[in-house]
Amino acid sequence: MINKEKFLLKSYELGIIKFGEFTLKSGILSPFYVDLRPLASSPELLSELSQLLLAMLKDCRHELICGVPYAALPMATAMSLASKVPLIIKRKESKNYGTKKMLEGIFKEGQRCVLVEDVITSGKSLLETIEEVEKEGLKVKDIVVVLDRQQGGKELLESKGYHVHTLFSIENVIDILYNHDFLNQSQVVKIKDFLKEKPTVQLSAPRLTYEEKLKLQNHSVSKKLIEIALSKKTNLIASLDTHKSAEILKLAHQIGDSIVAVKLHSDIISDFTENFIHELKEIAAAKNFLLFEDRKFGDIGNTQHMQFTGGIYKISEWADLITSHVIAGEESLQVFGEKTGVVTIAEMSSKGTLTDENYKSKAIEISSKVSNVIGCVAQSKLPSALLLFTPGVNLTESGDSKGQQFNTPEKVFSDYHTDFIIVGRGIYGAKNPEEAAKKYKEEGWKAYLKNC
Ligand code: BMP
Repeated sequence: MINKEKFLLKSYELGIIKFGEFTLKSGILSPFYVDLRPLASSPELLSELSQLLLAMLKDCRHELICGVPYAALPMATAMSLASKVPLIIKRKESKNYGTKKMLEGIFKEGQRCVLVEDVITSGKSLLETIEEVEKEGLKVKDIVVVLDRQQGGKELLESKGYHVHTLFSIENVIDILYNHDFLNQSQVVKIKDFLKEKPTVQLSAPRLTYEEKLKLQNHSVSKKLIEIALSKKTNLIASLDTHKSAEILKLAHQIGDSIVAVKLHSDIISDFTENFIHELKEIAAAKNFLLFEDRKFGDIGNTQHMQFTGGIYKISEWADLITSHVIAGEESLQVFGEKTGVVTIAEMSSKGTLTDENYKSKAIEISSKVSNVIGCVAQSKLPSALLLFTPGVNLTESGDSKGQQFNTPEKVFSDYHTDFIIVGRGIYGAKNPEEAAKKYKEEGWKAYLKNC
């Protein structure tokens, strides 16, 4: 059997680890990036890897092998072929037709299943896989991992009683590459400092308070938003999606004391005028809230600039905040200038949205780089410096007939660490919008305090 070191050096030539500056899914800036997927394209290395992984399991009894999707699937398959231990396949999402099974293959309740993972960081995806495999009645004790990024995942799983067998730690990798002159001294120091200093990814890290968040803000609009939240004890944004300007003005007047901002879709107002905006601004000044235009720009920078400054809405003249997609890239966001706070759409609330993990992480990466972006619309956690705006909040409904999916304020504060809840029909569709807004204000603030 090939030795570990030789295996690593051959794999390195495939580009499985890169050095530089990389933003990880968690938002952390890392001096290295690991991607073991290219190994699947080398039958020789994949087969050698399976031998090395099986060697770590020689004293463990197991009747099934299961890889964590997707990178570990070829590794698990190679291990199964070499050891003749049957493979089962875990789906990433359950099928929405037929059996709706999460595990495919032949297995019996009570069988012992070894899990295979390419890289362990926080341990989160492994924990999810373990939960699903155990839900099917299988027993998980041993987990084999090719590379431990040394960010707390191994320790987390071991604290829960699982045995994690790792082929390499990132420090092993760095030492081997340094000894073979693939890295110089200063790169090694930088990486080791990162490993020492960077906090381990905490799955249940407490959310920051608004006071703590305020200190991380550089944009006047995000500062203002948090200051209003603190002074009025509310994190509620009301989405007044109605057609008539008089109705919006009436609602703004009624609910103004309970909110940090009114969100509009100007293009659904049938009688939009400059005077309407003038009156709305007066109410906003009197009741201390901001104006948020949910335009969701999604074009090249030049067109977005014209849409933002021109047409009949002249959004740049009155909106404190706007929403924009990131689909056209970083420079398309710069056209909004520095005065208006930009909230990018990283993840949508509707069923079947295309904003998957990959899209979201790229959207966050772009959002973190552009100085006028103050936060994102999303349905999951963001890096702390960005403000999280979560629509799809309703206390009584779970969805509508057009794909919207609702959560409660408690859920979005506890699970996503949201900063601002956006409520539309829950307020403007209520019999008594004023009372409804008070209720959402109270529930939102209670959920924030509880989850700090
Ligand atoms: P409602 O609570 O009535 O579903 O309204 C939600 C508001 O938030 C709507 O204005 C919608 O356009 C907006 N929104 C959303 O629901 N999901 C998203 O992902 C992004 C949004 O801006």
